[in-house]
Amino acid sequence: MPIVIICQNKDPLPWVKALNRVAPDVEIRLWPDDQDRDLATMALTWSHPPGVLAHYPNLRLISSMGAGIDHINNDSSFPSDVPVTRIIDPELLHDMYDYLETQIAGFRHHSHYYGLSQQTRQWLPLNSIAKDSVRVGVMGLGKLGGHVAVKLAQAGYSVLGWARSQKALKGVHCFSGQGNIKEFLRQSNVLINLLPLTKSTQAILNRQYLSCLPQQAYLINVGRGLHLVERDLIELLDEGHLSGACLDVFQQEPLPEKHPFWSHPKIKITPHVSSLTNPESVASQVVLNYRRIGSGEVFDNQVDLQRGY
Ligand code: NDP
Ligand code: OXD
Repeated sequence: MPIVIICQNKDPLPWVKALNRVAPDVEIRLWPDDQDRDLATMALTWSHPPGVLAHYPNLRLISSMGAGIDHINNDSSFPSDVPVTRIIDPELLHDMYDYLETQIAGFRHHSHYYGLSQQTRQWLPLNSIAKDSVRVGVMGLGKLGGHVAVKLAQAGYSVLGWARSQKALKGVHCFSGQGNIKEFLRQSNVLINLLPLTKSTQAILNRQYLSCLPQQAYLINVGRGLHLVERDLIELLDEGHLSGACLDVFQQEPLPEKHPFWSHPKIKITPHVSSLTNPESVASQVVLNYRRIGSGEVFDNQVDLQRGY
């Protein structure tokens, strides 16, 4: 029974190669050129066009090609009785940490500002922001957020974290629940968003909450574009409440050419690359779950669709 790969904005060929290497006996098909869709029992998806999963009547498992599953859960036509799994992989954790630590160091040393002054050939030195005055707030303390928060604390930053349930993480001052979000934000001057996109987290990076951050705070959004109310961010940057933002994820990806974020002097953009799944590293976990179909064994990394993550 074939596995079908259904993806947009991602090259499927490295996935085919990695899956063929670990499971040469399994047929891998590529949407949209695949035939006999009733034969596929597993779909591996990223940013699939809504509605397409419903064309596969015999799916027994849907796997995200990344850590997030919002693209699956937000497709109202997806067969919701089919289990959904996601990717959890140490490489994702390491890459995310490296990316975020680099952005925080860039914030401390004004790297974005120097990039702009280089363009106008201006020699404008500024004092760097002392490491001990940076208080990093991490929203979402799951696989990625929990790892990043603990490692940033080990690296000498003051770290705060916020999640739905209370955590005890070494070196991290943890907050939980809606009732404590404002206090968490008031104490964070660099805010990292690593929440999953769900009904309760959509638009959470809005004026009401971002204004709780101290003056000159910096935002790093690596969660999802729909967490952020774009107009609120631009206003808070223009008013000077926030000093800048590094954005890796967007409501529409690729970010449209005419989008105001491209030319905003306080916004740094990366094209959804803070931690990309390496197919070679995760092919075996995908195949392991594929082989469990029909065995009665529990799938690894299955998500709770009611909770949304
Ligand atoms: P997890 O599911 O492991 O963790 C999610 C965390 O968010 C948990 O700590 C959870 O709290 C918390 N959370 C969920 N809902 C709420 C809420 N309503 N209020 C407060 N806290 C909440 O996810 P991961 O760490 O693996 O990934 C997080 C997200 O990062 C992904 O969903 C994806 O969107 C994004 N991502 C982005 C990448 C990129 O390249 N830009 C790469 C990989 C992931 P609790 O622990 O209490 O349940
Ligand atoms: C993911 C992502 O969820 O790349 O893995 O955003």
